[in-house]
Amino acid sequence: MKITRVTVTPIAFKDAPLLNASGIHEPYALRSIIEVETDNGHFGLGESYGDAAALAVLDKVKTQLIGLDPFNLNRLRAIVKSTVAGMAPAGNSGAELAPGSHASKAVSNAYSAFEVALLDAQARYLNVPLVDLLGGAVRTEIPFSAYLFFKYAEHIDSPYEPDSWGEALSEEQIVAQARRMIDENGFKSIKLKAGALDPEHEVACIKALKKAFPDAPLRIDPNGNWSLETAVRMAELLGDDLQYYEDPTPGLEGMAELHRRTGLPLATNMVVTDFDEFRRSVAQNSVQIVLADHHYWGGLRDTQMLALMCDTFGLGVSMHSNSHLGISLMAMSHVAAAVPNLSYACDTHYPWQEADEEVIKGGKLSIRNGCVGITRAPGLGVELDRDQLAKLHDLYLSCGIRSRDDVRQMRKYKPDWKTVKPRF
Ligand code: GKR
Ligand code: MG
Repeated sequence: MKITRVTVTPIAFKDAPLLNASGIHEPYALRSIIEVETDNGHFGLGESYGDAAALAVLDKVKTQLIGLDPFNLNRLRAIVKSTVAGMAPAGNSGAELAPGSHASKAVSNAYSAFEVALLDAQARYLNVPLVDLLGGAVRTEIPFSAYLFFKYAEHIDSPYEPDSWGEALSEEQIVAQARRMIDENGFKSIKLKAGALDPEHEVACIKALKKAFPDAPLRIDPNGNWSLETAVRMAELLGDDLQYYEDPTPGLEGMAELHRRTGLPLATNMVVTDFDEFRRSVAQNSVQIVLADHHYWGGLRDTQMLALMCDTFGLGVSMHSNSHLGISLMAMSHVAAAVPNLSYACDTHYPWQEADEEVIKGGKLSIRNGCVGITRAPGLGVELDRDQLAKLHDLYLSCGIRSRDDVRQMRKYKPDWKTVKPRF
């Protein structure tokens, strides 16, 4: 089997005005949709970052894949490495929470984008679900958690009709957001994105969630925006309300000290983002749970390797997410299905995406009882809706955004907004 055609289509879709440590989401999120076709009529799909820096690498790699056997993933990695080595490194400005633009992740991001599509093509050729190529499913229902955000009712300058979620700044509004997300998807665990408002208020929202959903495991994620002292103070207020404390304070050293001082289980997608940081984290016991993300951890197989390392060193594993569509959701679900030690419900932004902005046939995938189901359909089990792909590509062309920048967006609301880490 040989690859005959590779297409990378940048797309944009509406993103809600969600608040985070950097600032606020822009009105559109960017992604890339990867398609690989083979000489024997098979195809494979992938979804990855859509920032300019990520697209530049994908575009340079794609032409070199013509003629490659989709089973030759080692050759894919070599092509990606040599391509990135020959390119000027991209800057990171404004992209702190958007790993798609981090220069240091260029190889793992691009390798992952194509690896998923090649694995999908392999699996379709073999007529098996992709998870079978990862050793088979240890579970077919993949648990995800409700991912709550503080948010404004609508974007500045009203680029389109406000979303249906409304404002969420108060305790009552956050509880209402959780209730809707749970009613619609059956989530059993709840994560609150924090680091955006006053820390005492964010903790009060966790308390309100605890009261409203006493049985749901809770997490709070300030994205490293709390100083060590603030994180210790909030830990005292939180007591044993949390399942885990996600990236409260910056740096491997800060997290290690926080764990020494509080004993709380700490999770991260910020201080352990590659195997070198993993080694340094283990050496000083910085975190107890690693949130994997195949998009920047170098694909589905390296994510399994990460999970194995977590098992070896006695760490928990869960999964991180950025704004994404269904191809990514299925890739996340297939790898999660093949990780025996997945110890927590995974994150997903998927419920935030609009129903009419999915690129796969049949529209948005269902999350039932908080889970995404893996079937015996070949590959990732999804197909492209070409009209939708064209529609979202047109949106990419017209939206004017080329790289995610939540800081720049927040300056439209607060002109003197700066990147301060930690802010509280
Ligand atoms: O989308 O605002 C966001 C999140 O803050 C995202 O950028 C984070 O990377 O979801 C992520 C997280 O868990 O830290
Ligand atoms: Mg996080």
